[in-house]
Amino acid sequence: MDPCAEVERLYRKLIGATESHSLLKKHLTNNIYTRLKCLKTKFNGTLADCIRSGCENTDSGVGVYASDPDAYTVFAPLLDAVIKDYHKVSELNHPNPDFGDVDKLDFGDLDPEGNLIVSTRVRVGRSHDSYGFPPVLKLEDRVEMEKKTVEALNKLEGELKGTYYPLTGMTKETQKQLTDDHFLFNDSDRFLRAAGGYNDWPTGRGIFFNDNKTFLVWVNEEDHLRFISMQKGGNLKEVYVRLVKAIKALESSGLSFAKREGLGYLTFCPSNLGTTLRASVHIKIPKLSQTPDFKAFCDKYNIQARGIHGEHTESVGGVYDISNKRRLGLTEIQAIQEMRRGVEAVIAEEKKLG
Ligand code: ADP
Ligand code: CIR
Repeated sequence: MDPCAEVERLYRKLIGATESHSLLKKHLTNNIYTRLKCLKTKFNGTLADCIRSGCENTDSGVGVYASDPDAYTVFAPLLDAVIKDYHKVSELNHPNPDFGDVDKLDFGDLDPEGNLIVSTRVRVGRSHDSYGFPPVLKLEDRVEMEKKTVEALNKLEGELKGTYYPLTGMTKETQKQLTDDHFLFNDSDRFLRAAGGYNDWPTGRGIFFNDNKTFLVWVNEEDHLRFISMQKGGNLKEVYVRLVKAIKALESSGLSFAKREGLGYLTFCPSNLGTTLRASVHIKIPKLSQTPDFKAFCDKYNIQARGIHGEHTESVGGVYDISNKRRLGLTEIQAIQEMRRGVEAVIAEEKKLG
């Protein structure tokens, strides 16, 4: 089959989508398309692999996924433009990791009265540096990655010590309960599905967690790895300190993660690059969320509102997921502070409206 046939079909679909506002639509100019359409990465990734989701789902916000770490080099004319636009930076010079001095954090509980914040969660993504991303992965790759990951996870100690539960063999009831309780992922995101994110589902996927489910690791969901720290209430300090401890432990456990000068840690979606950090609260904001200026308010503080069952879901009962939007071009501690300032502003505004 002609290797360029699929990409041409996809591109024509995008051109026809005059209502699309995705970053893919904005940045895949005819000139860039012509330059990139027949290139391949070291992992055999193609332009079609990178744009399939955004062309099949023209209502995407971003619309692009990297086929593999090398796509960030081969398809840089498209990906760099998308990255700069999403993270609001003019240059790609992401700083070295900096988690701040965790013994001297100037924040604790963002909602000491416990009225508005239901729970707090901070996650980062990591990719094994020798594997591609979902569009180019084979079933055996996923199984191998799962094995390596579990070996490293089994070395964790203290409050991070836990158990790995593969999705294969997990009952539907357990999966549903863990998902409803906001711990587990599922295969219901059509954007990720179109990008190949659910190929060979559920093989190679699973979840690791400690006894009280405050530290969790997702294996082979969107990214090879997601490290998650979460708990009820608004204590951002406790959640963040636990996550930093986990990142440090896993980085010295024999795993090697994909990183690139100027881009930080590499992830499947360009919206997650850099720190890969998303710090969120589930917060009751029935008043602010109903104001016509809610979106503008969030934009002003570089925060994003999602529904409470994850991206592309709806709010329930006025509770929203509020998180930092930018992950690249700032350090981990700066991303946390950006979220903290945003959440404090949201709380102040909700109280003002009450
Ligand atoms: P991510 O990009 O961080 O993986 P998603 O938007 O897909 O995030 O959400 C993943 C899961 O995490 C969902 O089940 C969501 O409800 C849950 N979640 C996100 N933030 C919080 C929070 N602050 N408290 C509890 N659960 C959360
Ligand atoms: C989209 O383009 O809408 C989906 N592929 C999701 C992109 C990730 N979203 C985000 O805001 N971090």
